[in-house]
Amino acid sequence: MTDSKTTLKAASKASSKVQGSTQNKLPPKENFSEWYHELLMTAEIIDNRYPVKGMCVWFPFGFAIRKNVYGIIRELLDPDHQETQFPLMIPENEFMKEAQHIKGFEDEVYWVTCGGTTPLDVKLALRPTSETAIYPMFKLWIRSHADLPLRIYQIVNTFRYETKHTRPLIRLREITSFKEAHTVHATWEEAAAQVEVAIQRYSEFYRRLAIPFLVSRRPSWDKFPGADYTTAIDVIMPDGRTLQVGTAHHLGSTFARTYEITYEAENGEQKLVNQTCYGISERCIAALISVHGDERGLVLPWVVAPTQVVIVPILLGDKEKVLDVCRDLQQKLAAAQLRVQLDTSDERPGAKFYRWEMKGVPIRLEVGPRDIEKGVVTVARRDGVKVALPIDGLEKALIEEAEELQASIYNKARLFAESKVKEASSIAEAKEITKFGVALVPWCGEVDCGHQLEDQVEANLLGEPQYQCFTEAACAVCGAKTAKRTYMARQY
Ligand code: 5CA
Ligand code: ZN
Repeated sequence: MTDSKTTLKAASKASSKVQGSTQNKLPPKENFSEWYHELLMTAEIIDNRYPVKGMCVWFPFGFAIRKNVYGIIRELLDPDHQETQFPLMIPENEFMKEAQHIKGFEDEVYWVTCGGTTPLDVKLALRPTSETAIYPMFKLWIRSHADLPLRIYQIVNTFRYETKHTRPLIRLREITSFKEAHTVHATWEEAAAQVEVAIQRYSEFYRRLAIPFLVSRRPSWDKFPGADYTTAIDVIMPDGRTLQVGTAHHLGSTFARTYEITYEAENGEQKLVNQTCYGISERCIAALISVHGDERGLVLPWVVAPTQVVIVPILLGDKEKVLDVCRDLQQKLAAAQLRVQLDTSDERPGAKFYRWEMKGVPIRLEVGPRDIEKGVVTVARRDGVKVALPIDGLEKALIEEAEELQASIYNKARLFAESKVKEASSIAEAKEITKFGVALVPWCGEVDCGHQLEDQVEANLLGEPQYQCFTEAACAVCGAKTAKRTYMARQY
């Protein structure tokens, strides 16, 4: 309690727009960029004032959210992946081996050239992603078919000298929470099946965060450097632009050839392995904040909220009695494994409500003398629903409220996302739709038509929706009959 109070004060003082008082309203969410930046600071998630562009500081509260969010990723991967850690620096000779991969990343790499005052014999790259660090080791680890499949992941920082406008959590030069998984398989088909598994795990991850998403196959010119194909997950942000919040890549045998990763098949033959990799970054937290937040602050799903329940005593009449009941309640809920806090600070209840709403706490309990007389507490959910519930058996009732809250924030997010996706049959229509959201456009799949679409619509082609079927229509560029569609949007 005291800790979070001091950091909040520090943050309030720090933010130029929050002048001492904690009762400032956020800008309207329609001004998304302003709202987003202000919320990151006021809710104490990220401090963007670190003096290196694209590198940010996690406030302890933001980091607590991150820990819970990444806890879900670990839970989803751990059953059949092993967590590991590789070095940050990659020797130039290894980094430069895979031609397509270098082409994709060479403009974005930070190089370490000196140790102290001594120039290094071999320059060292700060990993922009870790294929070239991991795969030379895979060559040493993999001997026979018995070593396959191999599935590992690490959660590390990576560095990309991004030239587009940087934004906290969204486009960073130091990505602090890069979860990259790398898998190795005997056949191309097994690797393709792993890409599906990856997308299913990510889908489950975003479901738990109550975030709706789109899944599409990126066009050939936008796939990961060195991949056979890339499947991506995108989230529609409040301003209608999309944020790529996860990708899974089929690497085929491209890297296997470069790094000579082979295995002995059952018949004794030496064969090249097939690989996949898939990644998620703190963009997932940008999506979490942006999709659910409102003008009163964060709205956190129950599973990731550092504080799930806050108890605010209404200190009227017999104050000691009220506090006793609150303390009992706190113990009871903590014993039931709920993350609960009792706010005994001297602020007025209204100021406490404001502060905890800003922090996105899913459930607030108000306990006053009149509630106690009736044997109830007032339960205020972050989605605005307010009910009185009996103190007896409250632990169970709160879990039910949490489930309803989850459904309620998901539905709200889903309705918004659905309202943002519209079918377009022409370039002009697509152009109009992508000003505010995502267009679903008939596209024959020809590269040339794809480029023309991007040029004329002035938006990005996200690629063909996965797991969906469409009726025949005319390609918006060449008019050829096609059952294919592509999503188009302005991307972050
Ligand atoms: N090695 C592969 C799979 S781990 C890889 O690097 N894929 S990636 O380039 O697509 O990155 C994985 C995910 O990281 C992207 O889908 C995106 O969500 C996120 N990401 C990429 N660049 C940045 C950045 N500059 N800041 C924040 N997140 C980023
Ligand atoms: Zn066409």
